[in-house]
Amino acid sequence: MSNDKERDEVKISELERAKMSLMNPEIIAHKLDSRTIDEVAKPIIERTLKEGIETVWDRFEIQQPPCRYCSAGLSCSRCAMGPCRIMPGIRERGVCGADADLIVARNLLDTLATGAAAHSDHGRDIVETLYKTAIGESDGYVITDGQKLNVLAAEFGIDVEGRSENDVARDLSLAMLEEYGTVKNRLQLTERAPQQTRDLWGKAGITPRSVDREVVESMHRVHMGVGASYANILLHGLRTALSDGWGGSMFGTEISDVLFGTPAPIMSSMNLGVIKEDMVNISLHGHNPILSEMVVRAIDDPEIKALVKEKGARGINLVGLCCTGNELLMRRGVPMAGNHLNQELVIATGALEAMVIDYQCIFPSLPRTASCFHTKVISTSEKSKVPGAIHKGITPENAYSVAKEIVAMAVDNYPNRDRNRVIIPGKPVEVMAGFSVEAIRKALGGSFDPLIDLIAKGKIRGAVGIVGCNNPKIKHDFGHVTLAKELIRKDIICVETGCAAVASGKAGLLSPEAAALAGPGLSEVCKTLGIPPILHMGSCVDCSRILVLLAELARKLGVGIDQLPAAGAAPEWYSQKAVSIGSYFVASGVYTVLGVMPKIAGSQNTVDLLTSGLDSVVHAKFAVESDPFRSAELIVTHIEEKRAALGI
Ligand code: BF8
Repeated sequence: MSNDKERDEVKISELERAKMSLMNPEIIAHKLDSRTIDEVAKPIIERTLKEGIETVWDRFEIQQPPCRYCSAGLSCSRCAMGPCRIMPGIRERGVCGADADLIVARNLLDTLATGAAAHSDHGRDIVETLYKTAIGESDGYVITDGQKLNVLAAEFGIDVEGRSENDVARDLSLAMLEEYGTVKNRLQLTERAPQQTRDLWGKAGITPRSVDREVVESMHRVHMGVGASYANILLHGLRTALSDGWGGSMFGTEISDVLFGTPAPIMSSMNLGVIKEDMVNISLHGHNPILSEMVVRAIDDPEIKALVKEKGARGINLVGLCCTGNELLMRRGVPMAGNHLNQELVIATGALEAMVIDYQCIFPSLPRTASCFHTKVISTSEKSKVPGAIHKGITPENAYSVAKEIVAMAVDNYPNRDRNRVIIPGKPVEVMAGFSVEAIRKALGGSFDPLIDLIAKGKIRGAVGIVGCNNPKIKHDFGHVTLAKELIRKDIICVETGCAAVASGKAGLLSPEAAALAGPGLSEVCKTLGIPPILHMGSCVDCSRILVLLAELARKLGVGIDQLPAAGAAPEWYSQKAVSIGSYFVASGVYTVLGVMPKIAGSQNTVDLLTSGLDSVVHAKFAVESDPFRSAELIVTHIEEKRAALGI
């Protein structure tokens, strides 16, 4: 009790000190410089500091120093005999007898399975929406890409000849839903991977059997007294991740394309400057395009337009955040306000009428931020209710009408904006997005042969997928932007998703003019094709597009994915989903560099397995490097080794 009191007193004095420091311009300047490289975000961060509006960086500072046992993965609270923590040399085992290796491995599998579940459940929501649309029970949805529907149907062995689109869509969605718990013990879309890669999975016993099964089995395995072999637990992690990448996430991507359209190159803009002073600003935040696509349609509704006029606004300005934003940017060119660490700052412009959220990566504290302004936070998923938010539950059956209601609430809120408190902090940066696998193939003239040719000739040395989040442990966007710049300078083309892509966009790297920053070979290719050196491939579930791209390239070359001059990187990752993505990259044969150390340092055996041992199993491994310049060196060395092995 007295310890708690002392700790609280320390915290209070920390807060007092923090408050006093806010009067010091040098301290503010230092905080701005250490928090972000996003120049347009800085005036808003400055406002939050001066006005005492709490942000993720403030909470991060207050949480320091973190518990060193938890940081190393050495604490366990999964059963009621504990909680336990391992102190090397003092307390070597938890009450159940688990050692450091087992505790670290179980914690990691738990984290990974959480991420895989989040992606795959999102995928299921999309497939269910296609099903409801096919049987005529959805509100406002249509099949937009019938060609892709037919391609997918053929992969699943579904007859398309002489049948209506809806009949095919019904059979396809049922076949995909069945894959979540299938008894056939294989996932259909894993057949997209080259045989050599699938053979490695078979040999290692990590071929994914169904989407839900691997996640449920992960939960089983982390129960006390199931597995005690850290290696066996971690291998199942790879299988679970594969069920996400080649299963749940891939369904999410493919069926989103069927419903909302397969992305093609499109121009738009990014950063907090996309907020408009004289319009109703609505940000769409989260991951699932099911609601946000309906909001895009609802703003053209005549009743809404009349309401906008009545309230005196020039129109409605939709802006994206995180991966819902990426989905809308890729297909509709909706401007992006920012990535993960920008979410509170959008509200703190003072000009946001509504923050509409679905699920994942949404700070639970957003309603607290919104309470400093007139902004309404509106939650829309039954899975993701947030205290302080107004809930408007959306289902496939009511989507359009609820979307319209939400937009009307935002418009009604426009007169409540305090015009004296609005800060529009800068001008947006132009970006080119929309690079689905189909769009890349088309840009290359209909085949991947020219890309392979360019790689073989060395004009392009290789390809790297930079993915993942922001994390206050890393200066906002610095890891992504620095790594991407270093790689393109070395003639390595980058494909990006999620918050990594948004970081590049804000830094001007997603514009065709950024070709000037690339090495001579890549620069020439980009200028000829009119594309940027960094291709935005979508949201985080769209990391599945990167898998498909790699699989296509490997098949063309007649090799496994592991033999390609390719790599992955997650310079600023934070989420459980990112653990799953990194793991399915590695399990698919992609060397992957993490910029943030996972919570595994307490088990040297786990570290060794992930950073070295996996090489003999899946011919790929992880590396951890927080310095993006050194990460680039690691990746360049890896790519050159792969080129040499291929004799190119
Ligand atoms: O799924 S990159 S912070 S927004 S988890 Fe989240 Fe990470 Fe951003 Fe998208 Ni992905």
